[in-house]
Amino acid sequence: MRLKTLALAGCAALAVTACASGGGREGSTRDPIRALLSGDALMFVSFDANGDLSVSRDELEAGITRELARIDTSGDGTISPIEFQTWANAVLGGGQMGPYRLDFDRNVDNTITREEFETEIRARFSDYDENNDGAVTRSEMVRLVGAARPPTQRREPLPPMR
Ligand SMILES: [Ca+2]
Ligand SMILES: [Ca+2]
Ligand SMILES: [Ca+2]
Repeated sequence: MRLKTLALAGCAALAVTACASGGGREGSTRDPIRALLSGDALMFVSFDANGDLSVSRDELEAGITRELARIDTSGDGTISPIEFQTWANAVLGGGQMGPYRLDFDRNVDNTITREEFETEIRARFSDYDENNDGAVTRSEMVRLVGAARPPTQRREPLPPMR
C-alpha cells in the first residue's frame, strides 16, 4: 500500500512518461510500470555538474558536501529533525516520497551525523548504479514498480573518495 502511494506520488510530481497508463493505448496496463519511486532521484539529478546527464562519483562527493552544508543550517555537524524536514521539503520534493529521516538515522538517536548522512547517500547511489560503472544515469533512477531492492539486500556503500 505504501509502495503504491509512493509510486503515484512519483507520477504526479514528476510526470514520468511510463506512468501514463490511465488514458492510453489498449493493453498498456499489462506493461511493466516504471517510475521514480524516491525523492532522492531529484537530488541526484541536481548533482550532475557538467550536464552530461550522468552523475559520476566525483559529482556524488561534491554533491554530498554541498547538501551537508545545506542541511546543517546550524553548522554544528549534526542534523536535527527540523533541519532534516526543512531540507527534505526543499531538496527531496517534500517529505512524502522519501528517503525518510530514519533511513539516515540508523541508530535512531534522533540526530543524523555527517557520517550517517554520507553513508546513506552513498548507499543509495550504489543501489541506483545497476550496471556498476560508478555513474548513475537517469534511466537507472527509474525503477520497475515493486522491484525496488529492500534495504536488507543493499550493496555495500562506496568507500569515501580520497
Ligand atoms: Ca555528470
Ligand atoms: Ca543518528
Ligand atoms: Ca551506472
